[in-house]
Amino acid sequence: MKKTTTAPAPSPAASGRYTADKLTVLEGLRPVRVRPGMYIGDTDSRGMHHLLWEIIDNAVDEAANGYADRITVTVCEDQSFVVTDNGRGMPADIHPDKKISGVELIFTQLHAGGKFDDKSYRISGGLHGVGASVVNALSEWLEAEVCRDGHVYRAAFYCKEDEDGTLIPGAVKRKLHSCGKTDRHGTTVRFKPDRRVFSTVRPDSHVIAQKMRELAFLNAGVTFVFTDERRPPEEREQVFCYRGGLSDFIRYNNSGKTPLYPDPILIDGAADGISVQIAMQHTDAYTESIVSYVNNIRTVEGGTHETGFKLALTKVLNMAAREAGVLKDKDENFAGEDFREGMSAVILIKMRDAQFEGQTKAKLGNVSVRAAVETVAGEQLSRFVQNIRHADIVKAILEKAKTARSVREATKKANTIARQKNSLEISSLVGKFAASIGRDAAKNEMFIVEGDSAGGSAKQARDRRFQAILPLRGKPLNSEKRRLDQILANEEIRSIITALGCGIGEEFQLQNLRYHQVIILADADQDGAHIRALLLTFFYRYMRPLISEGHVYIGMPPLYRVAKKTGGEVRFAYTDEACDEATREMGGSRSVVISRYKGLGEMNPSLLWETTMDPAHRTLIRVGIDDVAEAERLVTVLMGDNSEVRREYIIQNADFARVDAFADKIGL
Ligand code: 0RA
Repeated sequence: MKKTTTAPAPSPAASGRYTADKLTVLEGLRPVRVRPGMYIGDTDSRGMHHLLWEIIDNAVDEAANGYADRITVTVCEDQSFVVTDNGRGMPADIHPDKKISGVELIFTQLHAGGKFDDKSYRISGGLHGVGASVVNALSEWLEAEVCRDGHVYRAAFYCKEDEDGTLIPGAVKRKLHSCGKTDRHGTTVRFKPDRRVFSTVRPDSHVIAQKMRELAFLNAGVTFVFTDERRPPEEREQVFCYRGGLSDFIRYNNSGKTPLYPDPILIDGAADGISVQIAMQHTDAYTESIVSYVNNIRTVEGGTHETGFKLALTKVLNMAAREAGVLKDKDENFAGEDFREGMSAVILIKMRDAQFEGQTKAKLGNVSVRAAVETVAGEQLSRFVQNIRHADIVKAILEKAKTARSVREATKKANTIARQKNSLEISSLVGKFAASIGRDAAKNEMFIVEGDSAGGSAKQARDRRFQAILPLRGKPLNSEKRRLDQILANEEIRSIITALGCGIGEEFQLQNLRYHQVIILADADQDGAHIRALLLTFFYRYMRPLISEGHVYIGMPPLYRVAKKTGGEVRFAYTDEACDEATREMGGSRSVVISRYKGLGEMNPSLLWETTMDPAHRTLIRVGIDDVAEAERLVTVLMGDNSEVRREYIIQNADFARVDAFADKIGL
């Protein structure tokens, strides 16, 4: 990446200023123009925004070093950018060797360092940190304004076109000059990405606002103002400033979830020259969410800083669990993941010479970071958990870990059982399960039927070549509150896992699915609604691809039988409206007999086949996940502790007449 420039250093007297400047610029920035991808990754929209990040990062550095507390970014109507900070101002004095101002040096020399690089370490890094000169090289024009020592200074650069058509990127148009007095201090950089370099030069205000919000979280107390002058005046400006920094970041990420304790836990320290800041908080959710940064750069693939944090968390909490008597045996431990279920954390470390590796160069590789983070996090976490005032928080975390552990163990057990049984053994595993004869998974259907009597009818009615029946006894699944691990202990649920053949949880393998249509057949009453909800919850949690790939259906038994008094015509209606319509079409209520089905159990096998199971005549609703968040909420409502909300939900969705409302809620 690093290019050495071989600019000849002619004596100023011999060559004159213009030539020297030109030579320096020519040799200095041309490589950037020739191979922009080497410096900024891509020349698409991402690369174009990269220029902006680079300039913003310089301002953020100034803020991180304590010299600035306000950074503004403006997108102008002509799609150029303005970035200002109220820091010290870029150096305006003349460099003793190079004989040009600090500002010119910064914008015209690749990797300008030395005298003007007074920072103990550059906080930006990775792909960023390529330097302001790269931005200059890839811009149509760039202007810098520096306010310091009572003066306003300006310099201007542009992509110059020689008489012979050669481009000289980042050429000095106007050297740094004083142009007035001021009592302000800070730096303003205006620039316009060059259309000749980028496939698009249209700034994306959503992307920029997102980035600025993130930087505002990572730099507590610094005010970020984003203005998009292309927008109508009233929606132009967005201001981001978070006094709480990482704590506010966690609160923001956890909004919509229920935290197990009100305030995020904070870690802030340094070891081995590495600064470590972490905020974390547990919620009642099931997934863990750790986001990490190195020098304000997101490390999507994690790395040694995340590993160090996880090690410390696991160690400290296992110790706390032992002290609290939650762990009795000396060798008994929670798995790290048990402590991270439902946990949100943000990790921010600052260090010199960050090494990025991995597929997308978004993984921190420096080995020494692991121990540094483990030390800082370990010390501060153990002080936290030992503090008597935090007893309730520790208790909540350990409770959550206990649940996570039992679910994990139940999952493992269920997977083991499922693995041990082959398809021939399935029918003997649970005597009630009637497998299909056919082996074509794509054609195979499994009906999960509520109740033994309906199950019996379904077995008689089915086409055994491709239809399997699993009767579910209503009772064991019928209790109001059931934790997922208890669901897994249920015999029928286990036989579903075994029969489907694709495991659950992390071991789930959709390609092993033996029945591509999984049809839930339950009554149109409260119990039926509850069974549907429990099964969907189970599939959602443990076999999500089954739902997202469209393998789960809800079977619809008819609600009414409408028979003509003369002539023997009979129709089945699945909703109240359909019943009215059938009645009308068959000559009105005087000429028909309407009977309402109370449950699957009262249908004889042939009726069940005809109305509900025969692919040619039945009605099925395919369950999908259009809106995962809503599905998640549904699952929370159904599985959570708030039985009030749950009861209300179940009653609301108790009958098939309202199947649409139900379908809406789960994103059918
Ligand atoms: C090096 C030295 C000094 C200031 C800066 C860099 C600086 C760079 C940027 C880029 C955007 N905003 C900036 N603000 C400051 C000055 C050192 C001194 O004053 O002694």
